[in-house]
Amino acid sequence: MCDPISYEHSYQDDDGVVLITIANPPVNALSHKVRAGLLAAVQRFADDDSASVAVILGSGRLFIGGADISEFGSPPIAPGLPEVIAAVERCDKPVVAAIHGTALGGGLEVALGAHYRIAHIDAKLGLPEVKLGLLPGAGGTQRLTRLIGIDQALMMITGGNPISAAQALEHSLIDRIDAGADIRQAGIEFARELQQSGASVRRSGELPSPAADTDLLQQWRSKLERSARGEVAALSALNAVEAATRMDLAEGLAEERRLFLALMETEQRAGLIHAFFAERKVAKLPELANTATMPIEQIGVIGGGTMGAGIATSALLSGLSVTLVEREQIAADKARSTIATNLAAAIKRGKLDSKQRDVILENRLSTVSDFDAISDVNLIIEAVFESMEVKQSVFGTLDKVAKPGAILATNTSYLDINAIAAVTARPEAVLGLHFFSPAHVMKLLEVVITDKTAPEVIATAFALAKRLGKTAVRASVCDGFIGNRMLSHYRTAADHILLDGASPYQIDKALVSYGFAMGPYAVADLAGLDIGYATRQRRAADRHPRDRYPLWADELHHLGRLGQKSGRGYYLYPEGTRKGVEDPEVEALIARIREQAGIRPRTFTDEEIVCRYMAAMVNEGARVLEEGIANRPLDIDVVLLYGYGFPRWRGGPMHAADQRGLESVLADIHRFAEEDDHFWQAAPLLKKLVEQGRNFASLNSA
Ligand code: T1G
Repeated sequence: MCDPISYEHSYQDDDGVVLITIANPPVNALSHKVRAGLLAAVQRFADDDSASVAVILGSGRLFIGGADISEFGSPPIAPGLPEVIAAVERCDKPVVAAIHGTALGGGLEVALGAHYRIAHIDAKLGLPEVKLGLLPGAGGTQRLTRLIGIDQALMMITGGNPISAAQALEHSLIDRIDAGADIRQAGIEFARELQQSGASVRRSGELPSPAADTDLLQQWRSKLERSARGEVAALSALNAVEAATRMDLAEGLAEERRLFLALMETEQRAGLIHAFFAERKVAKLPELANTATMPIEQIGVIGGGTMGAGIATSALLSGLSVTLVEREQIAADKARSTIATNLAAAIKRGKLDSKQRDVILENRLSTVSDFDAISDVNLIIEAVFESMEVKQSVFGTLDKVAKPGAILATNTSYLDINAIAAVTARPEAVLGLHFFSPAHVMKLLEVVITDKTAPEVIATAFALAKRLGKTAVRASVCDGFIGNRMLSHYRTAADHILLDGASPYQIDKALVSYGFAMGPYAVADLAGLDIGYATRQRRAADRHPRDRYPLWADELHHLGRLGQKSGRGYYLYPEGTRKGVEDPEVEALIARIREQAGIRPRTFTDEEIVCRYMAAMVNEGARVLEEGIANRPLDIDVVLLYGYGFPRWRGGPMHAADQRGLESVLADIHRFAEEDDHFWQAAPLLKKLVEQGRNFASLNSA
């Protein structure tokens, strides 16, 4: 690998401007080589009498994407980033940071070490470390706080979201915005201006500490404690910013480093960094490398219900044209108004403005009741009622009207897609695109491959997912694919805990404190207890005599307690509120069911509840892997993170199992099997990994 750092004079009218350029594709991450090269370049500048101003630049599409995350977890190699940035700041000649694309994490900290900052008008500047379970560890909490004040610094550091160049200028984080096409030239011109004006160095680290506004700091602390839900990084970052108000720079930097290194040792950091790389790796399917994809500019959508309209909205928001087909025109018109409502909500979320919405509805959406209208599109997504007969009849029709080579996708959430493909003459062009509701909001997309789906069809589906801004995960066909299959299993474990004595409310609370967004019974109320009931009816034929059936759930359904949609389910939802209220009537109903089943209720600790729930999830995950429904454990982690509210800072169930130790997970399953060896049967893969002393991570490079 050539030297990632170049040092050159601009040689424009011998103006003494030197350019220090970082070239470490794809994101100019501050790897060891980059840090060493940067330090050497800064020292060379300091000693270069022919140089009066230095400009630090990033080559390619951005300035610097931050510290090299792939180095975390291994022993640090000198020079550390704080040392490099101190050298930049210490320079007696002005150093300018010329920012384009993004300046994130350590990248923004390098810019904060520089004496002047110019940014391209589209640039984004941020300190996203908390999203990795860390805090800015190279001076960001000390220099940014001095430069822009406590409140704005906390906004950027504890939220982790980047700000625009315009906001950065407004808060004096940068000195100048460049609207041109060449940040390098803009950097040189700014440097020359500084040189001609005899500008001196300005060290943000030497700015006075902002006064300790205890009320403001307390407000932030209370806010972060409320939103943390178990995450520790943001509160630790607050402590580092607070230190900047009462310590000088050297002390503040030492305190920041101490807090940073403490976070580096946490499981949360490991979980969040696993999630960072996993969500990028899921789209990388080695077997599809260099596989051609079909161009998709227009799609057909069959069915205008919640899912069909959501899928159409997602496509329209991503710049595609959509032809939505319904059985009757009145239904097609209703779908159009649902889509219009979705778009109006998207305007509120700032995704587009009303003019763009009008253009979309006018020019890129047609809602019809004639299948011929989709006879020339390259891809059609079916989202009709979840019945095999209905879907097979629709696919029979699509096979006739769709042009040769067009891809036929189904949005089924569990049906056998091989059986759907079998009614067509083009099974190689059939696959599942399993969106999650609301389809124009949820990022997860299960790309479900049949036994016959052709590689270019799969590759086209992943390209479409990227275009739609979805995180796509490859799955094979089985009942429920990856996510819903695992859900039904760990949900059953929860039902067993309930039947044996725990209340649905204790179970939900235990899992929320573990980090889930919601517990299984609150989720059931959100999805609708009629969905659960229909699933149980559908599976009635496969019920095993030793299955422990949730009779109480059927009773709730028969009582019209369908969840949020009927104002009561497991919880009560007074006046349509979304926050459920516990209902003693439900506990009484469950107690009666236990008594009828001759079950003497026992108590469960929250820890035991979480342990059983996770053991069931991981065990089913291992089965999903050994059956090849998912290729890699990280695929399962991403599905649960993006589709099932799994706490991101735990990295996903398979990563969390590795953190816990597979021997312990297996031991738990064996312990539970002593009570019920029908439900608790350890997956062969789990047993094999434990025997071989391996973990799930060892399967992620598959
Ligand atoms: N380190 C190592 N690899 C990185 C990386 C990084 N910082 N950022 C991206 N990559 C890899 C990524 O895995 C992918 O690899 C490829 O680059 C392209 O990324 C001391 C402690 C910059 C906005 O958190 O947000 O600084 O999959 O697909 O969509 O205080 O990447 O191709 O093999 O995401 O154009 C703080 C993380 C670090 C920013 C570009 N920085 N990166 O998005 O490309 S901690 C971050 C991003 C820190 C200091 C602390 C995005 C991006 P592969 P990509 P993109």
